[in-house]
Amino acid sequence: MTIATLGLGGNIGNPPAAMAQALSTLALHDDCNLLAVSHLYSTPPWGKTDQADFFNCCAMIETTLAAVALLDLCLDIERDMKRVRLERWGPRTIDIDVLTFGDESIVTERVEIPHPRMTERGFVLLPLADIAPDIRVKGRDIVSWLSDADTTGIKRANEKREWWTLPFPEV
Ligand code: PH2
Ligand code: MG
Ligand code: MG
Repeated sequence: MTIATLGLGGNIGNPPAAMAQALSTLALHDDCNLLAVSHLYSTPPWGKTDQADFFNCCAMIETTLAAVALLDLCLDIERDMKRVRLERWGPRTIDIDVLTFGDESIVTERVEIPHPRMTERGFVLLPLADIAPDIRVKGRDIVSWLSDADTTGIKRANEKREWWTLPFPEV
């Protein structure tokens, strides 16, 4: 079993509902246990700023899958949910990124783990600090990276911790 962390986001359609559906799919998957889900956050767009605000959250799972198989599972879930992505760093309905996979460092043409930009992104670090404040990435823990990150404009968007299990009104 490996403990992995995931970052979820989206800014088209009903992102909280899409993220909740993705988390439920992971929770029901034979090869994964869902251990924790962060609060839900509304976040200003990063990288390409002329687009709608995102919703973001992070999850911690344990899995018997290898890293590449977990990546494929995340891409399959995105595909099954008919992910729409208009351009790199641009608007999308659902994005599921593998942030960390145990303490492994993996670099292939397809994937880099730990996620190469996670340590500079407030929209990743703030939710990740809810569930995994102590994991170490590139020599520092998440709380330490968070203390140097820009979290301007990031707001908590859920009332209940179990936000992702609640019924979602259509938007
Ligand atoms: N994802 C991106 C690019 N920019 N900005 C926010 N706030 N949240 C995201 O999830 C996000 C982004 C590419 O994956
Ligand atoms: Mg991403
Ligand atoms: Mg992605």
